[in-house]
Amino acid sequence: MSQAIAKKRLDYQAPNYLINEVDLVIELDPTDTIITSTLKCETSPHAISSNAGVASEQDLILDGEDLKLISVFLNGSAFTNYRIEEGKLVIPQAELAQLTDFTLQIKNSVDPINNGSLEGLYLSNEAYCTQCEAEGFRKITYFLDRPDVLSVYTVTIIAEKAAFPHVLSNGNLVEERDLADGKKLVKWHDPFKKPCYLFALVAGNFDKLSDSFTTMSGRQIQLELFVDKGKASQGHHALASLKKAMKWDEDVFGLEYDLDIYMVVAVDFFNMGAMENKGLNVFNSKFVLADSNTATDDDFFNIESIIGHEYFHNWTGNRVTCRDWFQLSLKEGLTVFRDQQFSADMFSYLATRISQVKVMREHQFAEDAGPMSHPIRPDEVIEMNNFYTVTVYDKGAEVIRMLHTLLTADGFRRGMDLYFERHDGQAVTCDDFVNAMQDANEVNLDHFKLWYSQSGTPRVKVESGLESGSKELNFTQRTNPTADQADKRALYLPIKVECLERSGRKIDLNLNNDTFVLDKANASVTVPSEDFVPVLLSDFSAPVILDYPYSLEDYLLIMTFSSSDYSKWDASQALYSSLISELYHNESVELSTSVWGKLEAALRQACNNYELLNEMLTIPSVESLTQGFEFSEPLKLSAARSAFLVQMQENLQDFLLEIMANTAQKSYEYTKVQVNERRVLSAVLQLLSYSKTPEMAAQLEKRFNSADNMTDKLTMLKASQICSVELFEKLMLSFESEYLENAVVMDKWFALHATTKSNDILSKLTLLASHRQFNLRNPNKVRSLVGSFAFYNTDGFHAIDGSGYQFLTDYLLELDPINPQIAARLVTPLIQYKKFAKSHQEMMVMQLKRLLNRANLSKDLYEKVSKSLT
Ligand code: 0A1
Ligand code: ZN
Repeated sequence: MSQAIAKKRLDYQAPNYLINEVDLVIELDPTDTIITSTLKCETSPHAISSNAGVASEQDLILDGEDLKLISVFLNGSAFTNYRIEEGKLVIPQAELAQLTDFTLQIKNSVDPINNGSLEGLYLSNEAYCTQCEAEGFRKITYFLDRPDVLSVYTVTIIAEKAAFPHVLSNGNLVEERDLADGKKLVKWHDPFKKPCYLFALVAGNFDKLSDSFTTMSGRQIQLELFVDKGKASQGHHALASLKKAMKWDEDVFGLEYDLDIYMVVAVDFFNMGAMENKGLNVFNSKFVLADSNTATDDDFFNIESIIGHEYFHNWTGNRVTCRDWFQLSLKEGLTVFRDQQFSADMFSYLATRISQVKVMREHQFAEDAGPMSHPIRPDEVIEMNNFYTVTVYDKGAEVIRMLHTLLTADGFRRGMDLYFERHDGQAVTCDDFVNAMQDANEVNLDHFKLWYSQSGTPRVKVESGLESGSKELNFTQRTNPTADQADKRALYLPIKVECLERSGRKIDLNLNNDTFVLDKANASVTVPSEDFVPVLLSDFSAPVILDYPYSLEDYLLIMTFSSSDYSKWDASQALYSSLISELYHNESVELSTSVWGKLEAALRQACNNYELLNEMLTIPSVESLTQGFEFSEPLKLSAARSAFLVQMQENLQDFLLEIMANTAQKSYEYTKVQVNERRVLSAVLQLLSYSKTPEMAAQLEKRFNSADNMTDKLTMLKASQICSVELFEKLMLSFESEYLENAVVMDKWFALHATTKSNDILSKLTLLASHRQFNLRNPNKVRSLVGSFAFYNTDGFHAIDGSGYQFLTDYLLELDPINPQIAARLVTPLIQYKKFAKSHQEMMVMQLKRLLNRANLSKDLYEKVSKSLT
């Protein structure tokens, strides 16, 4: 791989040239779109000052990829003295030596219809669309494609009038007129300086939903949502969510929207969830389209959260952006934290927090333990697309959350205010953010900053010891070496602590906000009691693994008496994990009946709180259980989990049937009360399905046929997947015929098939890949079928003969030349082979070697695969 050169964070240099204004004229054509880019450039003051008043010593090197250059003009005259080097356009420094300001005009063409990478400009489903983050703008035209070059954009688009009624770009519409030959010209101007990654263009024939929002200072903002023809009725939830987000950001952070129009476009072909382009968000249609018949409660929740996320980026990302891509968590960690706070306020704190903690434990801890481990601010990157990770996003958000905990909501707000006061309109670093928090609160956050540079998951071991008459809780932290860093230091950890007497009474520990700060390798807290149970890390107050020798009795006590619902849930998960672990180590064990009785009693306490009950009835996934083992046998673990569920169903059957009888079907509404009822019912039906009885199958079939909403239908499909193969196949056929034309719903169908336990799963998958709704060029389809299989079908993917690994690898080899970004995301389960037993490791390594041997492997896959094999 000749081009696989790592870039290093510490090599950052400010740009030698600035581009203050960009004027783009884009003549759309499927195979030959012509872009004329006029750039008003300036030799950077930085370059002048760093060279003692002399203009830059360096050539102007404009990034470019897959472009056909047509012509270059410098200050109005044709210019030929350029070079093309590795795709980049180089204007020699000698040509610019006398100029402080100059205008460069570049004409080039691109081929949108054959652009399967979905980066740059692409044409899919008859609509043109762009994706420029991180480095996609260079696939549209030659540019200084880096986030610290900020420019004002004017964009003129020429398109066929009949085929493209809607032609959009950032900012405000300034001109629209007809041209000859059935074409039209549309011109947009964005008055805010922005980095090129926030540029967007969309042209298509959509249905449009309009609304408006009046800001806190009384300005009227026009809101427009564009969806595929015929889908307007599925856009209302997204639009309502947008208005909630706009209001929330004003209320909580005092942040008001700045342009006069805010547009959101939903497209079917998109690599990620959505993109925050200035004034013109582009969304994966699965995070926009929703009605009760096609979307689940979870979909409704996710749409609100992602609409919020992209909206919040307008301040945390767009108005203040990243100096370089190593600082990605500056905008992503912060914006994820903001969207989580928004979801907690709109929907529920508990559900939002639990789902986030599951992401951390199932995915982020695994990433940190694997070959791609990196700090939330990475130090070395080969392909930037590989760093849109659970570490940068989700651990990044946990780091921001710890600041929020340590500084309190008021202190955090003071820090945010100072951050915007100092940096509005700039491209800055993570240090700049923490410095604003520090200065606004007059605290020293030097030690806290280690969270930005140290990778790995700290383990906090807690022991209780008797010390001169009273008891102590001794805390010790340790972070094991990771693939990227050998030496680790003690971090600054806020740990929530509660202590319960055996009677359940809370012991006063005299801790500020119930939080103990562990800022060295070890320290202790005195507990004025002889016999107590500590409730540790409530609310997941720090992203660490906690280790305390709890007994089953301790877990049950916490589940019953903790003052925190979060901790009750956490104890239930730990209890289930330890029972499953017992079965893993001894397959034939019958768990003691006394456990079940006590568990039932603890669960009954939660019966007046369906939100908590549904979380406590959810058993940890195999992925999350895997994290608790070294060299796990995936098939054995999956079997142990199933065995546990069978026993739980047998022992708690009456209790579960009672709950089932108490939850009546209601006509669908997306309200918190109804969502919690449906979730409890779903958990109960799935548990009862382990009975595999014909009565249960009949019950599921009846409920499937009478369901008036997608949430219940999916519950019945998932339960029947457990209960009866015949029923599952039958219901899936009926589901398919009902939703065949709905791409977003069919993704759910593909995913369900892909996660089925079946001996001939691979031939099933092969057949599904030829289904008329399947398309290798569509990331949603690939994720649903191949992604669900590799990430969530333990028995199929980890099949004893290695066939699952081979299947994934075959797919990746086919996908990589088309869409390397998606291929690299899907390789994740394979590169994390070190956590599995040796026999699995060997088969996984064999497939990784196959990938590495492929000529022309993308940078994306190369980076991950090569790291995994060292
Ligand atoms: N910034 C977007 C996510 C995003 C990142 C990269 C993309 O293409 C490579 C697309 C979207 C967000 O955080 O929502
Ligand atoms: Zn984001």
